[in-house]
Amino acid sequence: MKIERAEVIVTSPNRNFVTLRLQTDDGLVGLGDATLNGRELAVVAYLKEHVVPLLLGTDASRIEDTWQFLYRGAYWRRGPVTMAAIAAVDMALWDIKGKAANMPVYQLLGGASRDGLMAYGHASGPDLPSLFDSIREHQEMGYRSIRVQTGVPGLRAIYGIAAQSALDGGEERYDHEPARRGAYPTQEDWDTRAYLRHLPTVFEAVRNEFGPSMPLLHDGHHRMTPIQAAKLGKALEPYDLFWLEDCTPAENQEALRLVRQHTTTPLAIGEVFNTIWDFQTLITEQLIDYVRAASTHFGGISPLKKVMDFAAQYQIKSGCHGPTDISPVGFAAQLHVGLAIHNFGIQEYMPHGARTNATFKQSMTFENGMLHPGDNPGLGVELDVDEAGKYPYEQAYLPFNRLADGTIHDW
Ligand code: KDG
Ligand code: MG
Repeated sequence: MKIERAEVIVTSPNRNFVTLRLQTDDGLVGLGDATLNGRELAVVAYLKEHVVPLLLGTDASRIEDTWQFLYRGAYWRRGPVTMAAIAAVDMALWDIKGKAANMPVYQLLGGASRDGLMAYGHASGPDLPSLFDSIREHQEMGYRSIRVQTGVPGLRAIYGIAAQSALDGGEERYDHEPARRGAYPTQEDWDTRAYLRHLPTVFEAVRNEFGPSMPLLHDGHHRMTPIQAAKLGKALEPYDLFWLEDCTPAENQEALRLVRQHTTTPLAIGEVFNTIWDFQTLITEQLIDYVRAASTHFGGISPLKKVMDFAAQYQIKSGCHGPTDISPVGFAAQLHVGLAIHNFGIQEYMPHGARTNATFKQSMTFENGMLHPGDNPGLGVELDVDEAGKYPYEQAYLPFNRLADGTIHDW
C-alpha cells in the first residue's frame, strides 16, 4: 500500500481550507486537514515543497513511523505551520487505514466509549436581550451546553460577539461562516477592567433566566493577566461554569498556578498548542481540567490520542477546539478520538456553512445536542474536488485588538 499521489487542495467555499489528499497504489484515498486560520498558504508551501516529495512511494500503513520521520527528521520541531502539515499527513493515513480495514477510525482507536459526544455551541450578543435570544436559538438547534460571550459597555466591537459585526455594518458573523475576507485584519477594542466588572453580572442574569442546570462556558481569549484571571474565576464561582477557557496567554504554563490557587472554576486551555510539551506542566501539576488541543494544530490523531491518555492519568478531560476554521476533515478526526477515549469531556461545535458542507460530504451527525462521527470506513468525509475547485483562496485574517491608548492587546 504505497502513496502514489499527494495533492494539496485549497478551497474557500465559505472560508479557507487546506486539505491534503493522499492516494495509494491500490486506489484508497485519505484526507487530512492542514488549515491554519489566517496563515493558510504557509502550510500549503510547507506541504508542497517539503512533505509531499518525501511521501511519494512510501508505505501508507506506517502512520507512527511517518509521523516520527516528519517530526524528528526535519530537525526543526513544533510550531503551528509544521504541526498543521504533519497533522494533515497523520489524518490522511488514519483515513486510509480505516478504509483498508473497512472500519471507522474510532474502531481502530479501541472502539466507542460512549454513544455520542456532548457538544457546546456559541451564544453571544452585545446586550442581554440579544444574548438571551442567541441562547434560545442554540437550544432550538439542539444544544444543551452553551458558551456565553457578551458585549462590554463602552467597547464598540470585541471578538466573539456575533451580532456586533452586523451592528457595525458588516454582514459577517465573527467566527461563523462566511469568514471576514480582506487584505488587512479588522481592529477591535479591549478594556480588561470594564470586562471584569461586567461579565459576572451577565452570568448572574443568564442563570436567573435559564436556571442552574445548563452547562455554561466562557472564553477569555488569553486577555487577562494571572491575577485578573484569578479574580474572574472567583467572581464566576456562584454561576457554576463548566469551564473558563484561555484565561491567560497560553504560552506561560506557570501562570496557571496562581489562577488555580484562587479559584475552583474549572479551566480549559490549549487551542493554540502544537505538542504535548505545551501541556506538560499544566497536566502534571493538574493546573487545568480540560485539554483544548485540536487534531489539526496538534499534529493529528496520533498525538491527540497520546496527550489525552497522558491527561487521563490526572483526571483531565478533553474539550477539543472545534470552530469553523477546523475543516470537516479535522473535525471528524477529533470526533473519532473523542468517541474512543475514556476521558472525553465536551466538544466545541460550530456548524459549517452550506457551501462547505456541499464541498465536504460528511457522515457526522448532530442530534439532541450530541455528535457522532458516523460509521463510514475511515474518517467519514469525502471531498468533492470539482466543488472545491469553484472556490479559490481569498485572503482572510482574524481580527486584532487595541486598547484605548492604541496599545496592541492579546485577544
Ligand atoms: O482561528 C482561531 C479561532 O478559531 C478561535 O479564536 C476561536 O477561540 C476560539 C474558540 O474557542 O473557538
Ligand atoms: Mg477559544
